[in-house]
Amino acid sequence: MSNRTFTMIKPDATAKGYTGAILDQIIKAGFSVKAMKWTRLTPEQAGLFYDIHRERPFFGELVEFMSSGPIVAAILEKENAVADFRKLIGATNPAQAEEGTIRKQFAASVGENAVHGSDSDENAMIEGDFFFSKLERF
Ligand code: RTP
Ligand code: MG
Repeated sequence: MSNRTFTMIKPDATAKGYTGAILDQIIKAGFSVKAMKWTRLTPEQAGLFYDIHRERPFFGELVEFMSSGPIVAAILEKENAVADFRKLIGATNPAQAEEGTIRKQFAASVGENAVHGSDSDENAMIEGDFFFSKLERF
């Protein structure tokens, strides 16, 4: 089991000024930051990142949303990182997310849900490599 995961603070959350509060909760939950950048995806890049969802009905909306404004991308380290981070952010749909989770507090809808968290160790590696070179990570 790997001790790293990958996250993005999504454009809805950066636009609403939630970046600092979300990072604060991530760090207080015991994750340490191994790489971080403030950037913006083109529609092509957003489509590549979410390539696995290309055939889903929400793909067009997802690409439009994820390229609509700045994001914060980060590699995080903690024991049991992938599962613990998914628990911290809560269900994809904030209406179903548990009290105290990041999506419950900061997300507005299933589409615009404030944060991303990798769903496996393998995807955490792939997604970290998508954003960061060796020089940009500890
Ligand atoms: P993420 O990959 O962003 O961490 O989210 P997740 O694993 O909880 O959910 P996933 O099934 O991987 O979906 C990726 C993102 O697509 C958008 N989505 N919209 N309109 C819809 O029904 C719908 N379903 C998913 C969300 O932004 C979701 O986080
Ligand atoms: Mg996912």
